[in-house]
Amino acid sequence: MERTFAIIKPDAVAAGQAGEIIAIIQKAGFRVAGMKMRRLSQLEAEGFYAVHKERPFYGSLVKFMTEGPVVVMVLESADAIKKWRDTMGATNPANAAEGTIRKRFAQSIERNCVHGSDAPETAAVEIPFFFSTSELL
Ligand code: 3AN
Repeated sequence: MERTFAIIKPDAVAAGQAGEIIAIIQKAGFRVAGMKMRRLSQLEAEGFYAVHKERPFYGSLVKFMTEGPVVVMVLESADAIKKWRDTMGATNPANAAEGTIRKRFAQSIERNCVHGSDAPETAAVEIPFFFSTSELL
């Protein structure tokens, strides 16, 4: 079993799509090991996306990620990291495959409704960024 970190971003939470996205996650066979709703502070969003600090979209991304509540989750399954990336679809919804979450719900490459860790090393940083051990069930 592998664990990955997921976010339902402010665009999807505001649009009332969190329930449908969680249903897709459960139908895809993930076990939800942790879940909570949070509003990210500026510092948290900057820290979480620190790898993108030099990218032109960093400021706008931080503003977007702090504009409203998000749902943060830890998902567990065999091959969870790749499986969740496949379930989300491509970063740019214009390139996302039919049936993926981003194809169905995302508005743009920035407002793309969900996040998922891209590698085991990333998940190992992102999960403890938001969850203590006792919050993972
Ligand atoms: P992913 O979320 O698919 O792993 P990353 O890590 O390349 O994609 O990008 C992190 C986030 O930054 C994306 N989810 C998206 O919100 C935003 N982003 C990525 N590329 C762009 C871009 N070219 N313009 C605006 N926002 C972007």
